[in-house]
Amino acid sequence: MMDGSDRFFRTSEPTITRSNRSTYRRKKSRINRGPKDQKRKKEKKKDQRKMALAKAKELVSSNPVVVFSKSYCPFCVTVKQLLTQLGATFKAIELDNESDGAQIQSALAEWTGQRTVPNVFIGGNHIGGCDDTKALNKQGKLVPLLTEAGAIAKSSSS
Ligand SMILES: N[C@@H](CCC(=O)N[C@@H](CS)C(=O)NCC(=O)O)C(=O)O
Repeated sequence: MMDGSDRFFRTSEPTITRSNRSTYRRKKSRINRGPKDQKRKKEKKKDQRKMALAKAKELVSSNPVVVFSKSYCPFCVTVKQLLTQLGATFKAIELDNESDGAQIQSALAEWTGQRTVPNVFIGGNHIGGCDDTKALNKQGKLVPLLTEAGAIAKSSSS
């Protein structure tokens, strides 16, 4: 006879219905985050950053000028406008539009010590951000660097 005491004992695994399935999955994934899982995730992140660093280095070595940028960043807009005004060709990588943009940004921070964008490279050398690029221009050093790198055509008179 049912006296109500059996209400507190579960005789089998709870039934997973359509309504509680996603909650169950979420809980299960949280439970699985043991030390092994965390180590695997850390290694995956490290691998992704390694790949991103290789990609950034390849871009820098195969283009006269590279601007790692974000499409909405006003400092990036300024640098790109300055380069355009000087008649320089450059490759802009809009990190916010790249699937591995965050990894590239972290890799650049590791490589150059600079985490902010724009992150400018000329002739394979790290230049810096917007302020650094503008300062070089003010000192009259930017155009020679761009010319030497092949981003501005050498004038025939010189
Ligand atoms: N003084 C820096 C300013 C650059 C800066 O603050 N950039 C912002 C974007 S507008 C940035 O990188 N923020 C961090 C981020 O987007 O991760 C320069 O001259 O380049």
